[in-house]
Amino acid sequence: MKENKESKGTQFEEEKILLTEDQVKDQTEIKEETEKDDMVENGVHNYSTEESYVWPTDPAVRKKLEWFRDQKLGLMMHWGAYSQLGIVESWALSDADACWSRHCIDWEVTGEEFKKQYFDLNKTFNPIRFEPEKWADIAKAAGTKYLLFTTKHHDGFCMWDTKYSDYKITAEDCPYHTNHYADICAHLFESFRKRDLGVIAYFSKADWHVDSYWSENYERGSYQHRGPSYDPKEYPEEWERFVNFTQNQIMELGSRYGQIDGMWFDAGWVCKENGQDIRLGEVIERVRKFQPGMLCADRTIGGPYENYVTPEQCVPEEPLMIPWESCITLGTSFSFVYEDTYKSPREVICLLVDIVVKGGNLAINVGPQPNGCLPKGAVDCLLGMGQWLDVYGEAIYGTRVCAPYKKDGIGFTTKNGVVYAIETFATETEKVPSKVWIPYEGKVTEITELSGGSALSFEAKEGGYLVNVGKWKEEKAPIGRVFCLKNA
Ligand code: FHN
Repeated sequence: MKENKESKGTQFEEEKILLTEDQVKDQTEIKEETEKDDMVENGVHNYSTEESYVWPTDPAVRKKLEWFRDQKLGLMMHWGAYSQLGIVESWALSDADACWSRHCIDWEVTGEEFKKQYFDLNKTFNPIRFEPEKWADIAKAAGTKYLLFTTKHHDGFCMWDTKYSDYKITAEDCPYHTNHYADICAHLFESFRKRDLGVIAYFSKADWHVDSYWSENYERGSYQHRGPSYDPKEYPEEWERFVNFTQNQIMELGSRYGQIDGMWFDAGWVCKENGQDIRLGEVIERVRKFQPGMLCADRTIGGPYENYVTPEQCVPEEPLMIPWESCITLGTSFSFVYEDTYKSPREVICLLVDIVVKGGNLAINVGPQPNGCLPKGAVDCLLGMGQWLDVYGEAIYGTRVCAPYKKDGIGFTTKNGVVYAIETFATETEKVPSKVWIPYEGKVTEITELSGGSALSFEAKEGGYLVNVGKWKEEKAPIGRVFCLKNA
């Protein structure tokens, strides 16, 4: 390993990824072949534009969509055999993505040796501390309203008792298969539903373990990129085998795991445009016979099966007038990282407010530990978020956007005829004004502070209202304050 002074860490030496001349040639070919995959850059999806959005016509889906837009805050969880190593989920398996995805591999290994080590992680995954009820209690206390859980990531490891693959948590070669909670999805989904929390199943359309997607028996040999090892046009029967496998797994999750409020499909490069058509609409309509109105987020694809768009690790600059949800990590990675650093409750609430005033949801992601516990730093943040939301959640949940959305540092939402003006403080040392300028131009006859207290005096001025809040008496600035504007 060469010491890389600039990054003060050890860089995975590219030359250690033993690429043969053919594989280097392949890499070039693949680059051309996957040019169409520009919807995913270094493993991060971009998101569909408002123009490509298609409002669902099924009344049950529209109703569920309004439910979704009311929830505002979800708990995304990336959990799988990869959590044992504390490395990036799946991506380091793709040779064509090695340049950016293998820096987390900090031990001497070749690409081929690493891929075998990774795929063998199922043989040691044994999260005996997993307690789904405890996770659901924490999610509830955090103010999150639904779960978005990785049932299967790109690596193909299934966190439910699927009939269609032996690469699963309940297989005999996985030590956890004897545990009471072995069918992780079944127990986790039930624990969340019992607390009136929604359940949305993350599912990777790509599966890098199943031989109908990745196999060494094609020209490319063992060198793999995110797409199939073969051209589906040249091997249509093989592709059909993969389509059946995938549709069967989606049906399993949709028909055998209780109420599922949505399915969230990752791996946007698996799409008709890339010649990788799994005919998702076909199977979603079959699932909806069991799950009336179930939402479908076929990321980056647009059209009738992308019922909401999914910015990742970012927040749109402007409000979006279509359903959307930003998925953002609480730590530095979607999957568990040893000694990770986590955002503070203040950072996440400010993020949530910025998203909600623009009409979106936040799916905050936590990567559970390989032993089945949630990282303490993440739990502390989640519980801190819940404390603020216990007081101010009325201005968040069930609201919709309200012009001017966000102006002069004040965010606006509205619900049941009340306008909420949300003032947030990015740091605890920020000055807390005794008079607050609220740039809202609608008619207002009464202003109160949501955390309690009598009506506040205010002056109507050009373009808004100056509210006499009084001197802030605490040492630290609050995370945020909410003023209720009423026109009685
Ligand atoms: O490739 C995945 C990535 O590993 C992670 O699961 C994120 C989370 O939204 N989705 C894809 C990248 O956009």
